[in-house]
Amino acid sequence: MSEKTSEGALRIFSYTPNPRIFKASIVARLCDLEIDIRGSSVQDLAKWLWDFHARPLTTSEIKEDKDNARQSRIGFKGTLHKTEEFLKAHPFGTVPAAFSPDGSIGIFESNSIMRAVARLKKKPGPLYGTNPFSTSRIDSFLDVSLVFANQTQKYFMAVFGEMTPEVWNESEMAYITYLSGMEDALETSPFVAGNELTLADICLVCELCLCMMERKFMRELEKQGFQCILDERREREYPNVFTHFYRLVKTAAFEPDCGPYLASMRNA
Ligand SMILES: N[C@@H](CCC(=O)N[C@@H](CS)C(=O)NCC(=O)O)C(=O)O
Repeated sequence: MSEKTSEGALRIFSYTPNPRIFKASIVARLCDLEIDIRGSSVQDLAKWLWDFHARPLTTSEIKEDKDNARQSRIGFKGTLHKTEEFLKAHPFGTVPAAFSPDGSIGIFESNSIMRAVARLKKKPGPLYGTNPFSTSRIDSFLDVSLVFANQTQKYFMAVFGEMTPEVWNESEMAYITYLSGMEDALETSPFVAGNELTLADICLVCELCLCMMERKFMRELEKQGFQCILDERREREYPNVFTHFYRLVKTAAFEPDCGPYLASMRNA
């Protein structure tokens, strides 16, 4: 999928749909920027060349590829086709993988990709703070969100594979810690980091969108003897968080990404 045909302010290669790249596309809409998103489903990405010029490989190219074939590391299974240039730009070898428009600079970690888009903004505004303190406060929420996201990544790998009481318990604790802090932040201000919409709200909404995927696998979890962590009971326990979430996902900047994604989780 290439969302925009023209060369954008930034290129992102990822599996799609991926709530972690929604962070960047929501910021792009708010900043009136075009970004170029390329990729395909998780399953298809094993048949793609991972490169600045990412593209689907033919069956014979896949068979003959000796130079770029590498064992996947995290979240994927089997062989992936990552070029030397890709790994130079992306030493951790992960997607989402962003590039400067000429491909010379790689930017990884979805929060950093989102920050890059905000730094390229055309419209002035408070999205990434207006002074070193407000910007750093936003960074604080992004850092906490990454700690949470690391645990949810581990959790979802167990959901797709085999859940253990240890992973489930540490994940529930991570959800409670994250949601409690966000709930308290939203008790004292209308947006996560203060009086205006910032990257901190966008990050929260996108991480929660991704977590909603759990509901699609509720029955499989129950069969293994585990409860869904982010079930509807949490929406009552953290009303500030979920009122904020459901309000933002309906707004013009969020809806094109979050609307279809959440609908696909409900219809599963
Ligand atoms: N925290 C990172 C997570 C990136 C990540 O771990 N991506 C995995 C897929 S979920 C990946 O690209 N793995 C490549 C591999 O298995 O070699 C982010 O938000 O960007």
